[in-house]
Amino acid sequence: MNTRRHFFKAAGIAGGAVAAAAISRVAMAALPEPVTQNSPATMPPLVPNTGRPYNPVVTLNGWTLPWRMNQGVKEFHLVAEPVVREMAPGFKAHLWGYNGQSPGPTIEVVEGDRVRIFVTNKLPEHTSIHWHGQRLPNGMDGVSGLTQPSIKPGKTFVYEFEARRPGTFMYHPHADEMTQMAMGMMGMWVTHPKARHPLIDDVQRDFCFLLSGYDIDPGSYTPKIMTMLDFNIWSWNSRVFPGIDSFNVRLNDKVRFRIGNLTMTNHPIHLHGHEFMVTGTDGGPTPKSARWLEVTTDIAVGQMRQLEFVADEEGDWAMHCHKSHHTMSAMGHNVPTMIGVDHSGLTRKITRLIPDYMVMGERGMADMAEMEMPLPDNTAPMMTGQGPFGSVEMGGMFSVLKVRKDQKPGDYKDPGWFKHPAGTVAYEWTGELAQPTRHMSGGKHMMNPQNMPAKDIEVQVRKPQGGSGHSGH
Ligand SMILES: [Cu+2]
Repeated sequence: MNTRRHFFKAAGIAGGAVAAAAISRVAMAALPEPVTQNSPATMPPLVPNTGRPYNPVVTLNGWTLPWRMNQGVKEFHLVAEPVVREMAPGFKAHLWGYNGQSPGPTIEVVEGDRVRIFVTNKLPEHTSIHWHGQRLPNGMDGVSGLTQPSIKPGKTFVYEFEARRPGTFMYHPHADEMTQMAMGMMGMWVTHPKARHPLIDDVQRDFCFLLSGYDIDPGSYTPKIMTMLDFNIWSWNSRVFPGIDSFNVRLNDKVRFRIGNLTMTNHPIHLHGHEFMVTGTDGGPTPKSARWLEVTTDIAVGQMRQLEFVADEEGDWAMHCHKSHHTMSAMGHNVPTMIGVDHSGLTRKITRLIPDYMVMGERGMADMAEMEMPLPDNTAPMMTGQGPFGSVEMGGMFSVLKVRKDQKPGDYKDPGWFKHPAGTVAYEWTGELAQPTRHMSGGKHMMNPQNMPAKDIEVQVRKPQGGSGHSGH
């Protein structure tokens, strides 16, 4: 515990943390004191009060690392260390990260800044940091064994280079990568343009986050690092819905999302109610002639996509990965599809032997969200997010863009649920239902079918009766 840590923490909560305090000459000759964050909440933007001005980003459920200016050089201190990350209320993971959190803090600098980063290794094994996407001297690229010796436990290394091009970058270890990235070691880096840039627009809200995947068994705390593809926790900045904060913006704000993917699969990120343009990648700003409107963009492994749009539709708009398994969590994969299977007789028999026996998935998986299913302690919430109309039935990579007329400029606080104007919400039809018209014609075939079965096979479709009856339980 140190007083500086508390100073930054307090400043952060007050709104707009302060970058660096006055420090004596003696202190300047020493390492910058590392700043640690204890909270997984989204911190307000860190408004620069030293160095050149810029429009700061907001890191989703994260924060920006304060720096100190030392004779014109921006100095940061990253500490690689084991951390406990609350991924959602009731679910904590034992990860590795930087300065108290996984992901590590966002580093924000200005194009042309001279940057010096001290990296202290408090992990049980060696590490290094690769500055993904940056132009820099080869020896600063952070590939252990290739461009530098690894940073042994207890040692501190110094990286120094000029932030040469504006854009969104990432940082992660390039030493025992499989383990260290599976454990959550990653962070974002934003280099703001030094002047007006023809391809970089001013925005009112600038959010950034990383896509990260973990394999954590229900009831356990530590990711399984040998997993190659079959991850079960899909997170944004090491948080899972309903633990992910909403994106709160003012009506007609220009909004930017900077999203980096350090999972082991691609994620089609989908925004409701608006169209966006991809205005940049980790290669830099995209030429205007190469931009087009989208509502979903795929972000491949090791890529960053920068999305921009004007938030001109009021409401609570879902934003999520479109792979439906990535909006669930802690899911066993070996569950057979039970939709349409009538368990009623079987269940009665089993219940005589096992009183708590429960059938899953007979009518789909929505039951899971409604049932108060007993889960092991420390399990990621699965499909449990509650909205104003009931369960949202989402977990993992899901959040909400909240667009409000009365959200004040620069105010990031959650405005609560949208109050829909009368007559603008989908409603139940209570009138007569006509019988469906059935088209009995077999249609015309382009080609004559061959090897037809000897007689017609009848497929039975089971349809639920009435509204609420669920006979199986
Ligand atoms: Cu996904």
